[in-house]
Amino acid sequence: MKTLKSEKLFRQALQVIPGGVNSPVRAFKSVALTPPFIKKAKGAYVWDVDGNKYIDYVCSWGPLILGHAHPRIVRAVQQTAKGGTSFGAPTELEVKMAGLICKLMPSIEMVRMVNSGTEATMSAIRLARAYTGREKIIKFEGCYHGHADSFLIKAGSGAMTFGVPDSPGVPQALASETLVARFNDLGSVNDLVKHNDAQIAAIIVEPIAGNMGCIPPKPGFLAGLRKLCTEHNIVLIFDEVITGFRVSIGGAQELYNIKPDLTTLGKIIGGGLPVGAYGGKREIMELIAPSGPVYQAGTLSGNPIAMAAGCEMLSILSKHRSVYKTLEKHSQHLEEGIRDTLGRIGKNFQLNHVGSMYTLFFTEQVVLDYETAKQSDASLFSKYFSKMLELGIYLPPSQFETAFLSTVHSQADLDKTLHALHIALMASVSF
Ligand code: KE4
Repeated sequence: MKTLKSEKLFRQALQVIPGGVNSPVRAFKSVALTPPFIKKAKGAYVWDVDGNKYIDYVCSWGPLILGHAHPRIVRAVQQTAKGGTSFGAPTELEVKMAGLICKLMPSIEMVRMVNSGTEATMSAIRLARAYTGREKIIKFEGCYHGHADSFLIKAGSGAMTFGVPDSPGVPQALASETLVARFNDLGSVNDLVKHNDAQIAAIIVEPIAGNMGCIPPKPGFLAGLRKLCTEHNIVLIFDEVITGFRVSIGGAQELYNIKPDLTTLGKIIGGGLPVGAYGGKREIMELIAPSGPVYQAGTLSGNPIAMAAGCEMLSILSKHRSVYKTLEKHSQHLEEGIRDTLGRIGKNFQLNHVGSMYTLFFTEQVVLDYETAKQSDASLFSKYFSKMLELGIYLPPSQFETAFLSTVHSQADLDKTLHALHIALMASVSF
């Protein structure tokens, strides 16, 4: 596999960008490889600067559920840009986007657009603190809600990958306001609520964990959180930055029929452009400036280009609900193939999947939370990852991330992936 141009670019990047990348997980550090520098993408495929073609299961970390460079999204961006790229003033597209989100996620009565998932979650926490007059929050070990200070406590995603779940630079005074429970363990949440009663503003959760690898909620877990929050007047925040419009048109809250008080969104709603959003109950959202005293702002929030891409994406998804059936069918085919391969090689590695999100954990014990996810053999993952990349399969470069399918991954792509999987496992696993 040719890598000279990526290696040269990476050397240049390392001189002027920390770690050579603009987001840590892209550095391929945990798999000890030079990251391929991507030149272009179309449908289910990406090409790097050395001309290598890959079937892409990163999908830009989730946004590209319809595949890369979808013609209708590209056209929407091109047409909108001709009329200007940013005005710093309200536009019709923002009203359309807000209307689409409120229609597709009925728990959201009002929504504010921001520019990233991090901005969405940090604003939602501030809002919950203002609404309740309380300061503590509960998050879950291994869940990742972006890089705002309050969340870099036992965080997942890149923080877990690089073993810095608690980042330096976060003031102790603020960190102490973040309590950490165990995902899928209602008892751990009950204990925190009991010992901090009337001090907890919010519980924030990825309803399907995606940032310690894919971990579905155990039956009753989300309903238990809902009941606890209702009983103790705690704001329940579903961080659906990954799951929103991914696992269902109404997100995880529709899939599991749980109504959060606030929801944070990102990724898919931007159609591949920088967008985040937070929304929920009107009585809470109306506290946000300028209708209320809770300040939050953004120069490029609701940017016309991002709104055009996002509106096109949501319009396609809402008018063609069959995409979810296609995603489910393809995911099942991939899941059956992976399980069949594992059976043939006699390894009971754990495959967790919900809809078009999945993670193959290199451990033979069930993965239910941060602790069990961490039992995975990261060095074995690294060997597997490298072999899959060599075979033209571009997976998330970390055991603690989720792989994504798009509607344009063909049966042939999936079969090529399964063939590569067999070769990569045989080459990586000792028997
Ligand atoms: P951004 O600030 O990266 O747009 O969103 C933060 C965020 C919030 N909530 C959830 C559930 C998320 O998964 C994320 C970001 N996801 C990671 C991938 N696991 C982004 C990839 C990266 O950090 O480069």
